[in-house]
Amino acid sequence: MADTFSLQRVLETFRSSLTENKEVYIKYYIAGWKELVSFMNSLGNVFSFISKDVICKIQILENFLSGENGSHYVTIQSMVKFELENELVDLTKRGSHPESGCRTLLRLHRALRWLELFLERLRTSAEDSKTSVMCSDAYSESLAQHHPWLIRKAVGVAFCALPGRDTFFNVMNAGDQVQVVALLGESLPLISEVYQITEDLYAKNNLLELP
Ligand code: 1Q0
Repeated sequence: MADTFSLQRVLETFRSSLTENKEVYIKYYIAGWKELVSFMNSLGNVFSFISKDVICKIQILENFLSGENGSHYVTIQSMVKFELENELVDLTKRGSHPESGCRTLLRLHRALRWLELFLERLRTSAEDSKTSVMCSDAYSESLAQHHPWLIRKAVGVAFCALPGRDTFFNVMNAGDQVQVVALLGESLPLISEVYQITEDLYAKNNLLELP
């Protein structure tokens, strides 16, 4: 992970995460999240409770990937198959497998939907649009539905500390606004594709509500 964030790198990691037959490599999926965490860290301490949670989830998945069953954690598809076949997932309530790969990745997957919605708003936004409004609208439509009141409140406070639209465009390190908008246009279909593949896989296996 390099120090300066770049949207281009996020795009590349998500592109690398798709295999030829449209499976998703966990290694690159995680790498994409690491880039986003580094971006979030650059925004200030208000966001550290969010980045801590993401880092913790990345760590859980990395431990599986480097562990004795690592070969089963190469793609999201192989992970789901392995964990289900070996009854390693708490399906209805938290029990002996509170930190399965499936439930951990589901949290990131839901957050990816937030990212998709937010970036689409950013891409099509007018110059005077507020990032806090774009962020919170995207949040209400996605992640908020899975978060209890207290977290929704804390997230609302964090959104108020977001920098303006210009800063966001600059931090993406992808040239002027026209170029950033173009790169967002290129990134979004990829992010959507990774999201949709995961969503379909989880839906097919009834995993969308894992505790
Ligand atoms: C840049 C602004 C960041 C705004 C983030 C919006 C999402 C807020 C999510 C808040 C999570 C709060 C902390 C803990 C939540 C957990 O309870 C929850 C469930 O886990 P569990 O184990 O209790 O069942 N965890 C989650 O839902 C995971 C949440 C992950 C949030 C990831 C947000 C990632 C944001 C990255 C920065 C994106 C920058 C966008 C622009 C970059 C351009 C490419």
